[in-house]
Amino acid sequence: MIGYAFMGAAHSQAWRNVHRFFPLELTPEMAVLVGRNAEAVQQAAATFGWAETATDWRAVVEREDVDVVDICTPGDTHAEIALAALAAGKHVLCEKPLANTVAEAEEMTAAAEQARARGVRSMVGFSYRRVPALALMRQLVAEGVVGDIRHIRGLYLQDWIVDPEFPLVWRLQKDKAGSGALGDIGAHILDAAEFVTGHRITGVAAQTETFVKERPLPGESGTGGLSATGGTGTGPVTVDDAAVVLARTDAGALATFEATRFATGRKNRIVLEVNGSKGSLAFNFEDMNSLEHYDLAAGDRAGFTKISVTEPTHPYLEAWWPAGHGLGYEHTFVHQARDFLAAIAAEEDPTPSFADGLRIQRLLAAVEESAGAQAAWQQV
Ligand code: SOE
Repeated sequence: MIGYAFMGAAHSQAWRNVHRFFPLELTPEMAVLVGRNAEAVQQAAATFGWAETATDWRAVVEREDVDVVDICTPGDTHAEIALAALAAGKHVLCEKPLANTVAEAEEMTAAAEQARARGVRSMVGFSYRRVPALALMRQLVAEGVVGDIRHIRGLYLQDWIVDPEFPLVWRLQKDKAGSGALGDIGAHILDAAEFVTGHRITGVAAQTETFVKERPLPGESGTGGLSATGGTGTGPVTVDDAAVVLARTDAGALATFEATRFATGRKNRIVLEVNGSKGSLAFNFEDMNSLEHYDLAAGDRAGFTKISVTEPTHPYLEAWWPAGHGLGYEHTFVHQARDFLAAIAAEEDPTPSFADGLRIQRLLAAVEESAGAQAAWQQV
């Protein structure tokens, strides 16, 4: 695994626990943790339980005893690491968004296609697909529970950079992150919307904004996750702070999306609601073990009812606790590791594929294009 900050921690606990809860043909061995700072990476490896550490990812992805490469670094390094790992015949799990540009994502997808012919698997880490309630929402939509979907409404709201003194961490730098709220969290809600509905977004009009244009440069410590301390001087914020998107889908739905890091008080609110000809389904990550359903056929008894998504018959939940005990954010990464390992063992292609990641990358580019042209319609 390359990278050991927020996502590195989330993935580490997944690799550690996945085979202890899910029956798997393949048992992961946490072989090597890679990072640029030797001392810091050693400390992280000791905390998370990796056997070895290294500072040169190129040497590690070539190693005979490495079968899987997990990329948890900022977006500017995804392409070169993934290309090298795929060329070396390693299965690749890559954090989202797949890349920083469409061109990189295209190259990665082409390499993944070629590697696939040699039995090498690849997957992009849209982890929220593995929230049981969202996976159940997809099943219910596919069963026709809401009928023809007319509206898709997606929000991904955070507030961790509302303070203008919050430093210019890598997520606020275009050369490192590709884009801001759009690619970091907007990508998740766009992917979740397509995953749940089965619709494909065919066109967008969008506006983006950078509310705080200059920030203190980050100090030396604490810049990996969503907290940081400032050093000396300031620098320009080169990504969006927020994006709002209008969209149409190939199955005739109208959709709206909002991704922002300035929704004061909203820490990680992810809302996905669909309204169809027979009813509605609504998900909110702040209440992630449930799903709301409105059934039009219930007539004058109709109302939003809450499905408790904690039954062993619900997606992924057979492996966890008795009904009613609930899961958290970290379990989504365990489910992701489970699906990836199961696909490798079955010699099948895991999803979301790099091609799926590329489609989202094209959507992100279309949003930026539209925003740059004052919300002009962009066919995708
Ligand atoms: C930061 O906005 C972040 O950590 C994202 O990068 C993750 O993908 C999301 O799961 C939580 O928020």
